[in-house]
Amino acid sequence: MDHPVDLETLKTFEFDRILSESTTTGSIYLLGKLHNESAIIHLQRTILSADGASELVKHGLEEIKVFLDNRPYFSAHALLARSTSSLPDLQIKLIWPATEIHIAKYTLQERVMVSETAEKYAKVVVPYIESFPPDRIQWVYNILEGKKEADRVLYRDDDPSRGFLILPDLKWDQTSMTALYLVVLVQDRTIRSLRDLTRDHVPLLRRIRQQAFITAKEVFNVEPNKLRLFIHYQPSYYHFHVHVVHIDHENLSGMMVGQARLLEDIISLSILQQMTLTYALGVEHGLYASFLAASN
Ligand code: G7M
Repeated sequence: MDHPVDLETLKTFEFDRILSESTTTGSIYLLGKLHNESAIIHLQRTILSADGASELVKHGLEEIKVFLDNRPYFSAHALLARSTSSLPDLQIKLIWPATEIHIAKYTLQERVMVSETAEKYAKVVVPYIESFPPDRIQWVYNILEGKKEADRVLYRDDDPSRGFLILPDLKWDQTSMTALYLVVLVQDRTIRSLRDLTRDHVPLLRRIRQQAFITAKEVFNVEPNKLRLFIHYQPSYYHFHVHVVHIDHENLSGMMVGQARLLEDIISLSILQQMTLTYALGVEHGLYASFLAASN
């Protein structure tokens, strides 16, 4: 039986170790067990919205403790008033049950740069992608088929080759517009990553760009020139998707040179199968050992 994700369940968490933490985002990934199954819990302080911040100072504080007083400079710790119920303190993300692949992904690790030629792609990456059990991207198919997150979908075109969906990314709680983060999932299940894109896909990419602009404006009142549209390589999931992110979003790790490629560039290039792609790879990544073996 599937246990619900509620306070009672979280209270049974048996902590094992910290996988990684970030001092810039104040977030931390914990590994442990819930009902005997591996679970990764991501805890992150929620971002303050611009309108909420002034209210918070005036009415939302219960106590402050000044720990530095060097007029005109002060620093203090503050406790939020209990009554500030409209402001959640934490955003919690949970992966449960978590696989070894999830654990490797969120474990702090050394990174190295790799250059992936078309030949290396065929020899190293294709077998890696094909080694995944199909249920690894079940979450994508559940969304495409309307079985999960249906109420969150903002745009849907069910055409099997031309269609795509737009919805808020798992990472975005929809409170702060400068943290806007949408994901576009294509209906075509044969495009595993940008490596599978050909000139024939350019019209699809153009439609994605146009519709992402329309949806962000209509639903969130965010202008096209405030959006960064990009594609990850390597992605975590081999079903083609596009990231649509507000330019003021400071998601530095997800937008590093090499890992993120602008949709705009991809549209104008269309020679992806022949390109050498250079990016950073964690040593825990499933591809690392194969790259090492292939370079000897
Ligand atoms: O690195 P990659 O390009 O593969 O990124 C996949 C994106 O999909 C990330 O930005 C995730 O936050 C997002 N994502 C992953 N999962 C499992 C889900 C999900 O279940 N729902 C939604 N809406 N987004 C997800």
